[in-house]
Amino acid sequence: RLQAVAKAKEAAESGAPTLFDKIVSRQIPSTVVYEDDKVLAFRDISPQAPVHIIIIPKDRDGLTQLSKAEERHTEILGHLMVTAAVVAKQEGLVDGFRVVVNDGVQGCQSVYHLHLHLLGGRQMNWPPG
Ligand code: DGP
Repeated sequence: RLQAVAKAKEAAESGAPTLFDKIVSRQIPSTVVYEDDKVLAFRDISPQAPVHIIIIPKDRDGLTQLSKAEERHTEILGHLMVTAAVVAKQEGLVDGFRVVVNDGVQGCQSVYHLHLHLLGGRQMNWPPG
């Protein structure tokens, strides 16, 4: 599994289409809950809460992971956060929610195309595992 993750990371960094690029292009089907010209939000295939949505930039522009963020990504990163708030409202998460970005091996990242996890619909705990 670690080898598969390393391979996916390498492929994404070389600019090859990621799993999430294939979701953007509809090569891989998903349940889309929000879309505009810059971002896509769809339900996670393995939900960890009653609401679990993945929010991604359509154009990854080198953002395989958050630690690769540079000045030019400021606008899209802000747009992703605003989208999290919009989608949380759309999903009726009036009592709160959680937004998570996993980065790298210790962050437990498995898909190397930057994404926010929007989790809600149950009480979250702290610290996370
Ligand atoms: P991370 O571990 O932070 O890299 O999160 C990747 C998430 O992507 C994980 O929660 C499961 C989700 N995921 C992986 N493959 C697919 C897929 O083919 N479809 C959908 N909808 N979600 C996927």
